[in-house]
Amino acid sequence: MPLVHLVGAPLDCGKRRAGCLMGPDAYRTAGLARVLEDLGYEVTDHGNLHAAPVEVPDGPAHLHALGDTIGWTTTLQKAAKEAIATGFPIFLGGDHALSLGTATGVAAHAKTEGRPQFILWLDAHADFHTPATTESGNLHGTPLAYLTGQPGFDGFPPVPAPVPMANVCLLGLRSVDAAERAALQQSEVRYHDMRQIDELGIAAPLRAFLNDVAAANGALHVSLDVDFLDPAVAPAVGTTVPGGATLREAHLVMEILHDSGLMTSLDLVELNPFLDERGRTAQVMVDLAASGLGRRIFDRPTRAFT
Ligand code: B3U
Ligand code: MN
Ligand code: MN
Repeated sequence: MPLVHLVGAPLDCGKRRAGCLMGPDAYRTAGLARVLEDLGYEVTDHGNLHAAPVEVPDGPAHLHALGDTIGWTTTLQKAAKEAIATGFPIFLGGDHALSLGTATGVAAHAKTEGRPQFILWLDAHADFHTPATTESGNLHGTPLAYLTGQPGFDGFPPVPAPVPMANVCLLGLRSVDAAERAALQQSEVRYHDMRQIDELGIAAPLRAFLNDVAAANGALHVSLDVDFLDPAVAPAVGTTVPGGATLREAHLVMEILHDSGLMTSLDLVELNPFLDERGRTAQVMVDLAASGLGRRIFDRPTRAFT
């Protein structure tokens, strides 16, 4: 059993609505460490990190909290590289801007091992804006463009090992801006919107992607945005989009990920405890992490009937 590293990343700079800074403590309160220990893991909680101080660059005026986001990216890239060298990191967000650092950090480590990095993005949104295309100026909408090495991230640390577009899979899409849509459709990124999931089920596109990860002996970073889920089961997020994954679809994704043995790191992002109802979204996210790390109803299912 690998060592699990819990890394608190209470960043709240990727968008305007405050509250994600309480995310790491909500996961702790919901019992994440205990749940993982009960599964047999040794768990180390590294507490909450702080953004590295940076000189605020003169970025385009529409970008929100550019300096903070650059600081967090620097901190998290380093923390991710260190954590993945000795275990399985779970990054406790914090908003999705944290993946600017975590995903590029784990990809840098994969490169040192000679393994290709793959990314599974579970999200209602594409998060594929560059600083030039974002209309909101919210940098939580940009990590996939950064980690795949798109230009325009002036002032950010260089991306040590850009992830090839073909190694990225988005699942759960239902809110995509025009510029993201155009860029995605021209790219080799795999994207599966809710309509496709309705038609094919959620397991088929996931399994197709995992087959490629396995064939390449890849490392797999999974980034789970609360808004991947339908707001009826996960209300504690600033950007609710109706029509999301059901609780069972989300658990099935995490269960298949664990069965595959391929997942090497995990982000839990966008939880805003200020918007939660008696902790239920935090609990759902902890339960999903547990499914991803092996919690099962049965070890051995009874033979399916034919
Ligand atoms: N694409 C929009 C909305 C958005 C992206 N990520 C979230 N919301 N959570 C934007 O602002 O870039
Ligand atoms: Mn997101
Ligand atoms: Mn989202």
